[in-house]
Amino acid sequence: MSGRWGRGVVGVVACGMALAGCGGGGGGAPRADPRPSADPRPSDAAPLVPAWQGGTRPVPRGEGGGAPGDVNGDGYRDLVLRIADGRAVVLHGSARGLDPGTRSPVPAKAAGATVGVPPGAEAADLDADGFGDLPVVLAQPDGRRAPGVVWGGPDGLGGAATRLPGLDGDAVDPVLGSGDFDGDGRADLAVGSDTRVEVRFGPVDRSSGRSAAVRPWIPPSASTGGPGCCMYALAGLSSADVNGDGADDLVVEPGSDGEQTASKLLLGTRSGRAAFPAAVHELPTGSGVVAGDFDGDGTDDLAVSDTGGRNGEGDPDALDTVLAPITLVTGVPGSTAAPRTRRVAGSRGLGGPAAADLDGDGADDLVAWHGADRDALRVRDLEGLAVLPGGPSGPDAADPSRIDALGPARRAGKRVPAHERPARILTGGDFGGPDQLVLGWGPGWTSDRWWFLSGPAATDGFTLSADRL
Ligand SMILES: [Ca+2]
Ligand SMILES: [Ca+2]
Ligand SMILES: [Ca+2]
Ligand SMILES: [Ca+2]
Repeated sequence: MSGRWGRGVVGVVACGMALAGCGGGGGGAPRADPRPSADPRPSDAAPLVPAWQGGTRPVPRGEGGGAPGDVNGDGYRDLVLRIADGRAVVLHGSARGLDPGTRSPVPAKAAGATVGVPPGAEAADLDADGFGDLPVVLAQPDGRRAPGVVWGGPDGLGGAATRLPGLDGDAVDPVLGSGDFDGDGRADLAVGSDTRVEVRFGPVDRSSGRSAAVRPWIPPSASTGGPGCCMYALAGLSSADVNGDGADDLVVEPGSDGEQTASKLLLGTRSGRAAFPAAVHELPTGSGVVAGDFDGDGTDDLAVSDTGGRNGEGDPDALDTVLAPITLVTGVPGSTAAPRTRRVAGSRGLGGPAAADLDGDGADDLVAWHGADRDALRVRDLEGLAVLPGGPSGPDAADPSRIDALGPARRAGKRVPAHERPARILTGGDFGGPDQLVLGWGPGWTSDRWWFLSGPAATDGFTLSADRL
């Protein structure tokens, strides 16, 4: 409800990166309360043509409201859905929420390069023309990879794109994020490599790709050459205004070789761009970091969870570890002081969350994985998803409701193991109607079927499947 820049799931890729020990675990409470969720009720807007060929209805022409995530400027946040083979499509929001019949493909080629859409990508109005623009990775014919932008407009994302100045180390994909880090009402871009983060203050010039001003930040491990330096690319950049001062704060999630990591929180400031960051704080350890207003006080909070990733190299027993409880992080209003942290009671064994106000009470609810065994964390224990309702004291793990969203029992003639069937959490939030939760399932780390769920126990909504596309 309060997230001015939406609330993508920050940390889920960390699980994908972890070659061993990836998955949820624990979670006795959901098992004790096996309320099944009904099949989502189908929408009357089922897609009739492949997602990447566009929708069944024209994209509504917007007038340019500049709302976060809104590429066609009609005032409704839109969802960027990654499909497979590098393809992606924009599913447009509406007064009823995400509309599967109204969508536009993200161009596969632009600015002489192949367009890559990062996980969790969300549009932001980077040139301040009122239409959201999509930060992307542009793979050059010579193999170099540069940050870029595909520009939004009244009809959605067009083919126009601009290559942005690169960072050092252009062999790996730059990590991208956005927010309003100086609180001037205009979107800013965050670009990172493994050794450097830059906040590029908007607007971005469409022809040159240059920003109005740039503030670099060097991760401590990179400046000292210390542990963790320079071996693993940055895992993610996201934003939320956790101290409610009107300037978004930047969450920098370090890469790892499978372990859980502690992200850095760079506080934004309205005291001038040169003063960014106003302060830097370390968040609790946990590779799942998601923003939402879980206590309903009108200010963004962060939920930090253990995504289950472990580096089990040479020590398989290391994978049988306890999944840490979820920590709620709340900023000190109007202050640059370190945020407060509080363990969410009863959340041991729950991990990998997303946020959406499914029951519409003004406090975001937390959606997490749960497993069959609350003490040991093993991939094979992963069972499914649960909703922890938000409230004045934050997410409540005492009585979570389960979401039964499972992939197929068989695929390509082979049985799919039970622990590989639960859907993955992609994102959640406000797309114009009741808040929605977006789940995906597919081989590897892309999805070919999706759930778009709403309602207190996530029982309403629709599904999309690539099988029928
Ligand atoms: Ca829109
Ligand atoms: Ca724009
Ligand atoms: Ca702030
Ligand atoms: Ca809050």
